[in-house]
Amino acid sequence: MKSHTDVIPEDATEVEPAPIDLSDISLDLAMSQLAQMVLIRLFELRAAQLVTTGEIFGGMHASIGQEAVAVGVISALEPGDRAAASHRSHHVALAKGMPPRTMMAELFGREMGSARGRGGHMHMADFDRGFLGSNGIVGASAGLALGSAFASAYRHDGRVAVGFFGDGGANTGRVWEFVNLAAAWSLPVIFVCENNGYAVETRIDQSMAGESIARRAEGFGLPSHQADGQDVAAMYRLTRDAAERARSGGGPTFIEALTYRHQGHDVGERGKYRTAEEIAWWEARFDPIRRLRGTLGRAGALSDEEFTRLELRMEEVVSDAVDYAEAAQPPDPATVADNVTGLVIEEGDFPWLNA
Ligand SMILES: Cc1ncc(C[n+]2csc(CCOP(=O)(O)OP(=O)(O)O)c2C)c(N)n1
Ligand SMILES: [Mg+2]
Repeated sequence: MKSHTDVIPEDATEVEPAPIDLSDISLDLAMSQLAQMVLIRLFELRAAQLVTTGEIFGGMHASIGQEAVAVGVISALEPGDRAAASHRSHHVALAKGMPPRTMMAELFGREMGSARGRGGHMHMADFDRGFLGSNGIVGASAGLALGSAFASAYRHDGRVAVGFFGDGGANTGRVWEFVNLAAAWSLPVIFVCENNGYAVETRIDQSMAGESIARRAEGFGLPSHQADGQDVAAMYRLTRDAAERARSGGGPTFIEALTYRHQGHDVGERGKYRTAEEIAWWEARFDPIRRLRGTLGRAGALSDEEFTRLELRMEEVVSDAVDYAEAAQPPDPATVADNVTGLVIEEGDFPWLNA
């Protein structure tokens, strides 16, 4: 399996962002995709900073660099369609319409958060907007999408479901159980594998057999594509066609999106498993925001001033979300376990703890 290092040319120092084909994309759509990607980027940069200063507790997996996958896919869906995501899910949740205030409040552990402050960054969900949740179980999101697609086929409600998972997820058996059943039952589901080249610190060529993940999926007899996940228009096009097929009874599609995370596996990582040159090359050549901005700029559709204004507007949205979350109340300790399924720990349950 090719790694994300293998594709870097030897003279990869000064590189322009690769152009993208917008020939069949309206300016309104491209501008709205750009606005969403900028919002996601700025939201996560701020959230990551708040993790490092301790204002947001716990770890966090940022999708910075991978925005085009979520935005391209979700902008091709109908609002009633559903999406389930992995532990790296801010981009999917925001693209699916979760309000930045609600998400930031969840990250802060506040009552007004999407899981009323009980879930945090890996347990966000917004069923009203069809976001079936982030998920800490690698590969499980594909199964949630499968279940939703089964319900849609059973009810004939015309909805499509998308399951986002990583290349690491594609090395778990459960993902292929889901793909198999979806193909066997012709379910309206789209599997989107965000292949960012790494599962934590393990490079894909060290852990994955075969030519590509898309090739592996082909064995289950469903249309399967390897695509440029840093090209929002390419992701949009493939999903639009896959959703149309799924809605008209044509069954599932598998998309392997080649993408790259600019930051570590989690915030604060001090990894030595990839080189600074590799990160710099992917950022320079394939940053999805720079690519769309550059293409629109060259077409005379977006000036530098307009882009700066867009950034300022999105910065305000993020600041508003942070202000809202900071001022919001944490859950009342008396109700904190309501609707939470799990262990009730009694004194003496874990004697070895005191041993
Ligand atoms: C079932 C399961 N096994 C292992 C883990 C530990 N784990 C968390 S993230 C991760 C790597 C996931 O890699 P990938 O699917 O490529 O997603 P990425 O982090 O690159 O977005 C692993 C192994 C887990 N959360 N769940
Ligand atoms: Mg990965």
